[in-house]
Amino acid sequence: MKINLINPNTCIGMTEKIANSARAVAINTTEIIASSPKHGPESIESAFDEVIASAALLDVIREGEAQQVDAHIIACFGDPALDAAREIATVPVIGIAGAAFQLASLVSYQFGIVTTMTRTLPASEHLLQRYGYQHFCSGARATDIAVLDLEDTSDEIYLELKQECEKSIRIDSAEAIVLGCAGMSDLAERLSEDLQVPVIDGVSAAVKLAESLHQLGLKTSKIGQYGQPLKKAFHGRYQHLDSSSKNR
Ligand code: 5HY
Repeated sequence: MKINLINPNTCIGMTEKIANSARAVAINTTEIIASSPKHGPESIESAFDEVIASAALLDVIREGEAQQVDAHIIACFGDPALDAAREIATVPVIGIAGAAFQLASLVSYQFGIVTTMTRTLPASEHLLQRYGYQHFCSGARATDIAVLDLEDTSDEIYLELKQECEKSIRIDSAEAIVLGCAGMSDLAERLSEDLQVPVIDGVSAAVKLAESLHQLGLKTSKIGQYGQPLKKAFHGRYQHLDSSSKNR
């Protein structure tokens, strides 16, 4: 199968890192096509960043559809534009936060989330509410490591992250850790060994869920909320999306 793995920010180093994490867990018949949008923020750390990144991310979904991929993965912990992507895609679209929660809930009574900036903690709360995982989560903690600082592979960053994971386990009673940023995907294995609890990276989780859906022949239902958007006129910079009859 072919997976369109999208890093919705424009940091190429992070795209490569995410691609490596995905390829490390994929079975050998899975091809990972990793890309990021041409336009938008270098990292996504606010609602503003997320909205700006979303339109460009949807362009990459359309490109993947043209290449006839079998699944799309949105590799950003906010799961930006997930519903919109499911509307325009014909194949499954998986967000890494939803994927991580699903797997974490299978291997722990309650999991903790350890993420980047404090200001993104409400976003984690919203994700838990949206997917109905509040009762599986012991709480979310921030490290105040900026997303792009995760590109620094020094021990200092790793130790800061590990320290917050330890607090999540010791103080919040987390039994597993969900990493709250795609840029942490390369650290999951080491953390899991050091902490002796399951540490779930959403990128790897999403790859394995995409492979499962593909093998089972399951695709997104198109009869309701995730049906194709209604045809209509688009103006200005989005004129290329115009599907009104006058333009067809
Ligand atoms: C992510 N931002 O996974 C999110 C995580 C965060 O650019 N990739 C980003 O820190 O909110």
